[in-house]
Amino acid sequence: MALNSFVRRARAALALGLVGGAIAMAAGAAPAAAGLGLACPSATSTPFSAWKDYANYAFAPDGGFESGGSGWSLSGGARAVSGNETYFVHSSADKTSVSLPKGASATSPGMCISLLSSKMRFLTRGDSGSSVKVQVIYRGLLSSVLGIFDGGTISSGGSWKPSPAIGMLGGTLPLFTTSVSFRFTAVGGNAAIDDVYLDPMKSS
Ligand SMILES: [Ca+2]
Repeated sequence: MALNSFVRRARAALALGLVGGAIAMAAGAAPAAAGLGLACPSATSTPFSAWKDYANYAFAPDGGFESGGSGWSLSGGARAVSGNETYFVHSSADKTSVSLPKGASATSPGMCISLLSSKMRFLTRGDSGSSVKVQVIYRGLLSSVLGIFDGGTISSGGSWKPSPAIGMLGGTLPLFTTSVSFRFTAVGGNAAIDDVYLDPMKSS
């Protein structure tokens, strides 16, 4: 269903005459958007190894909110607050996370993505019964939105814990995707997130 929507949008892009540049971008590969001012971090750490996930991940731009959510879009009362997630997955020196009051959302800056991108993870906590809805926003040339993928709704109730790995269509990214950002929205209660990681190259 969602994929059909992506295909329709991709066809619309073709009709708009973006063919040459877009094909060059798609063929040019991975990381496709390195020249567009996007963050293209290297996947050089295994932050979730304590949970038997040995994949290499890249840290999202200010993914631990130690700079107050620099580059992030915070809305509905979302804000950086004192108090890090308690596993200190990114660094034992970290001190900040993002509070998401019920209905609030935090959207990450764009990150470039390879055609083999596989998954992302983060840490969360929240009120009993709260969850964090994850959406993956795919963008093409000129930041046009190619599609928004429902990454699932992750239970956040209780103390800090890692989310499950959230897949991002694996090898079937929307045609012409050059970057991806993530939107986290608290539903059912107040929640918080910290330490957002992307596995930009399928590694396990
Ligand atoms: Ca943090």
